[in-house]
Amino acid sequence: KDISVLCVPFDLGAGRKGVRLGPHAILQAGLERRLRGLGLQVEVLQPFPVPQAGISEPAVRTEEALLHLDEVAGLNELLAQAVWGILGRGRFPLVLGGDHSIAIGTLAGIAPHLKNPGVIWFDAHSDLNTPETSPSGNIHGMSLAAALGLGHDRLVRIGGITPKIKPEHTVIIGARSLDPGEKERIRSLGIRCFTMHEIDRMGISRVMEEALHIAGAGTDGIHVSFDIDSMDPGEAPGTGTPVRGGLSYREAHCALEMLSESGLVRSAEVVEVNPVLDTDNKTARLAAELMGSLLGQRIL
Ligand code: DIR
Ligand code: MN
Ligand code: MN
Ligand code: MN
Repeated sequence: KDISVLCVPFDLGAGRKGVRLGPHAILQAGLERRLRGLGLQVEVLQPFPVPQAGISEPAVRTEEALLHLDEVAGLNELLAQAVWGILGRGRFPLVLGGDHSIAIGTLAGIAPHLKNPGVIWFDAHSDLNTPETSPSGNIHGMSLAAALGLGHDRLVRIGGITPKIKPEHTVIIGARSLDPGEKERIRSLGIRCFTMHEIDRMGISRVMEEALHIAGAGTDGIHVSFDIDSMDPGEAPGTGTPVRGGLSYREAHCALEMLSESGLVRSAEVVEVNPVLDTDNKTARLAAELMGSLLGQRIL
């Protein structure tokens, strides 16, 4: 498997800034060397021009309740093309965020190649808000909804294919902070959401067996979208919206090792690593380790 690491230093989809430094921190943690050590051929692509807000520019919530809509939409159009190009060259895109709004662009780049992709979304949240239900106006809380075809027209249309994914092949893992509108949407769409409660009760391996079936059976492959805030804040303090009671270190590795063993994963992203809030680059180092497990690293 040949890997293309794509850096997306973008944070205008999130409320707290600093996630734009995530890709650099993850590379600094030795991601490239780790993947080469697994026998993978790796290229690290230069970040394309990423829109940034002016240093003193306040985020203005529009009447549609979306912060930095122009920048988020523009970035994701470019990202969709980049991911599309990587898959077109027969390679595996590994996208380093950036905030989770970039999943819209990643999935938009995947959709033309995998007609029917499955998605496994690791997150403390569900990112299923729309402008009507969002409490914050932050687009990183709307990206899964947009990929499913729900929300602001500008976001839904990115890449020209909508919806990019189907609810029946979408799985959320690690949820423990859901807004009222998101809970309703999970029920109405019939999305399988393995909350932390279910992980506690079932154990991560049974959760992953079910998740692999939902996202993998009858699809053309799986995209893994890993929000680092799915992890317990004790393991991943460097993130903008930490929530207590998340995935343990071993639960996360086990989940990603099982995904790797399945042979079904076609693309991945790791997002919301914020070095400004981190200590000793701990969260970035964790992100690099987790991507190692996803791409074939084994204990024995
Ligand atoms: C919240 C927080 N549900 C929102 N979402 C976050 O603003 O929509 N997503 N932090 O990662
Ligand atoms: Mn997220
Ligand atoms: Mn999250
Ligand atoms: Mn199907």
